[in-house]
Amino acid sequence: MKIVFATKNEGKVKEIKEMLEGMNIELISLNHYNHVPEISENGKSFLENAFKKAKIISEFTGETVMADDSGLQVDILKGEPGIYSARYAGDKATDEENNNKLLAKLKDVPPQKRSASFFCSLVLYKKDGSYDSFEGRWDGQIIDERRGSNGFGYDPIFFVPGLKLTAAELPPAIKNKVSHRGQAFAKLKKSFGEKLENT
Ligand code: ITT
Repeated sequence: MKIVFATKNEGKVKEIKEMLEGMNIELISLNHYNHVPEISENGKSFLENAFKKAKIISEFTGETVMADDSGLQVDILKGEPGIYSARYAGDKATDEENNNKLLAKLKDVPPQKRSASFFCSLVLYKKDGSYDSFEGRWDGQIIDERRGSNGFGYDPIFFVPGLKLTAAELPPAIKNKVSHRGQAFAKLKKSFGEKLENT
């Protein structure tokens, strides 16, 4: 089965390919298409943005499309950067710049008040216009020192107390099991399995 994954973020593509291994799905990212329509992620929630990406790309490609919108919410910053996670330090900001901005905002905040969570909304939009959505959440805390070189985005400063490692220190297979995206994908996989069983 062919599914287009509506992202240009290669970090996400890598993770999702690993998660879908063994599922007989050919996953194609937007980097394989030319003249992809610009999508402004101006929804009020992760779900709204994921749905918008999936619908527009399904209409553009004529294929079944999967899209996720994800981000980090820091409790003491009232949920910032949230849906603005990818462009927190500006429209073309790098991961490094986004991390710097977040750490600057948390400069005087002690470790016990730095709780944060990653969220992921995942939408599977089918050719007939019907869709399913799945959610995942991953709790941790933000630390000043960058640790690890796996993953992408805020991973080097996202510390997971239960594992005593940052997301960037986790082997990819572990991150994919426990992360917000991993949890949303596990739900999608389960629903896929159930639907196949019922056909
Ligand atoms: P697409 O819209 O093309 O998928 P994007 O990077 O803009 O790519 P999002 O709009 O979903 O993706 O923004 C997600 C941002 O949230 C991402 O750029 C990271 O900064 C952060 N983020 C999401 N998941 C993450 C993860 O697993 N590890 C670290 N940072 C993550």
